[in-house]
Amino acid sequence: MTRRQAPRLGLVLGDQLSFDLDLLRALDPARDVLLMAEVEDETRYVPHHPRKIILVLSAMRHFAEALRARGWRVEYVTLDARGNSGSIVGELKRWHGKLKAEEVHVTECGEWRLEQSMRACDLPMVWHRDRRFLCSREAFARWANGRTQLRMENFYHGMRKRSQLLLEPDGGPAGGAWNYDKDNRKPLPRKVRGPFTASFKADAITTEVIDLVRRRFKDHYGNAEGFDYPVTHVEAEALWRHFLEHGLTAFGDYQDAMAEGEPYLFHARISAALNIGLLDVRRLCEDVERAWRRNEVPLNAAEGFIRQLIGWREYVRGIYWLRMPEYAQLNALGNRRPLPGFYWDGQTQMRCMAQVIGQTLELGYAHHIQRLMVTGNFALLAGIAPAQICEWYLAVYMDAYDWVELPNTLGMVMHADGGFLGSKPYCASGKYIQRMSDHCANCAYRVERAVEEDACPFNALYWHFLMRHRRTFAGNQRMALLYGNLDRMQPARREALWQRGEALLARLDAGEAL
Ligand code: FAD
Ligand code: DLZ
Ligand code: SF4
Repeated sequence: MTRRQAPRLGLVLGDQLSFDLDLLRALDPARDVLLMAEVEDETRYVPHHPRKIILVLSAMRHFAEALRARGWRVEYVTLDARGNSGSIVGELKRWHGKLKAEEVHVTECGEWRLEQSMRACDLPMVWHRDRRFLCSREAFARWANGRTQLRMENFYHGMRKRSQLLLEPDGGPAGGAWNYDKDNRKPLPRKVRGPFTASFKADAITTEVIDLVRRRFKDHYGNAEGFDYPVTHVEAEALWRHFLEHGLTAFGDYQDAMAEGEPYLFHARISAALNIGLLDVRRLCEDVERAWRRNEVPLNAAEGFIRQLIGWREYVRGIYWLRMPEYAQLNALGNRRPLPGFYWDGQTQMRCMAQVIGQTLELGYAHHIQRLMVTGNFALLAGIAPAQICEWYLAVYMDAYDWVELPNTLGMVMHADGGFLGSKPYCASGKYIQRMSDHCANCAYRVERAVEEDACPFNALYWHFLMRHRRTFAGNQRMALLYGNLDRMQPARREALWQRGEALLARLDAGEAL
């Protein structure tokens, strides 16, 4: 009689819900067992938005069913299950022991935190690369090696060539330029509105998860009502098709625009689904290229979209794995101010901030310019401690994972890495928000004023930021124009701006909402 071979155990994490995982190829449904576990540690390491927890747990439950339908044995541990150890490593150890598994197969994690704990655990681990990204950690490290500057644009050109996306037959960029961003900065004309958004009805599994999240995560910020996001591959595909048909054409033109009552505008709203494996980045890019080649969408939209995916998204992941763990500790501008309480409830007279924070708590979503130039810009100008603002971004967005949130917040927004990711901070006065949105018209503050009691706080804080960091930016050629403007001011004006900035910061220090 032949003895049954011991099974191998394969872990599928909540952000690895893809049928293309290498470990699914390496393992055998006839012999091996897959483990999926809802655990307290992952649901609580920051106070995740309830919508994010609903998405991840519901999508995990649906994916387990889909794997079973393909013949896999899946051990699925629910959050309330008896014996649940509360951590991924705890569950790996428990199930390794229970099944007497020969090996434990896992995929590279998204977050350094979890990967460290898994690498430190004493089990017979077999690690697989996460092939959902086009650029491996090793390939990024090779690209970075020996370069004095790691600019996204250079990385992106290489990615276009490697992936053969949007190239002319001679290998040059489609249309003659690599980047059409100059066409992508239009404010929204008064009469233009974004397309209606695709929405998905909660089925029995999602409804059960919504109840669970309502019960167990009452202490988390954000709204669970009206959850309408895709939780399966089929639904995610429908969301994507909806964007291709209704959103992509104008994506480029109005990529930077903001408008009241328009949380999504012409954005795809796919990041949360993409980051957990419900969509595949190669497929998305191929669809966009095809739409452009068929003349269905303009080049500035297609190029702009593909740049976000194979440029920014892959680049920030590369930076994260290149620089962690010390990257998370950086604070080049020496910021120490605690995060103001209004980030958690939206109670501020600043209309732009109230709108973006309100929408964020409601939907777990804000588009890039809202994150960068409103809530991010304010945190930069106000000198908020990077760790605190990073935790906020990690907590409040449905798509938030350390590998993508941290470089965007700590590097791009806070300039806390000293310019490693961006050569110049994205600091701006109220004028930028006025140009790109309709918020200022409805604001208690006056955007054209800078030093008076009712003046837009962004204005004085902007000049205060430049004045207090003058020494840091003295040698930065890209900041020279801004300092030229400051130097041309009358000394009395500079002093008044400084005093108004000081007064605003003192109000924040006193715990007042602006
Ligand atoms: P679209 O505007 O339609 O763009 C399409 C896709 O491009 C996005 O789905 C996303 O996958 C990718 N993309 C665009 N910009 C970036 C970028 N800067 N970095 C990485 N990918 C990008 N994105 C996350 O997925 N998770 C985060 O936790 C996250 N945190 C952020 C924090 C800050 C401070 C900032 C400024 C940006 C952050 N972003 C994050 C990037 C970006 O804001 C979101 O990816 C985007 O808003 C998601 O909405 P969308 O799917 O409608 O994107
Ligand atoms: C985000 C998340 C949440 C809320 N819950 C779980 C969970 O219960 N089980 C799980 O396997 N994954 C979860 N995730 C995703 C993980 O946090 C993610 O895999 C890590 O952050 C590593 O990228
Ligand atoms: Fe925001 Fe200032 Fe405009 Fe008010 S006036 S909405 S605070 S930029």
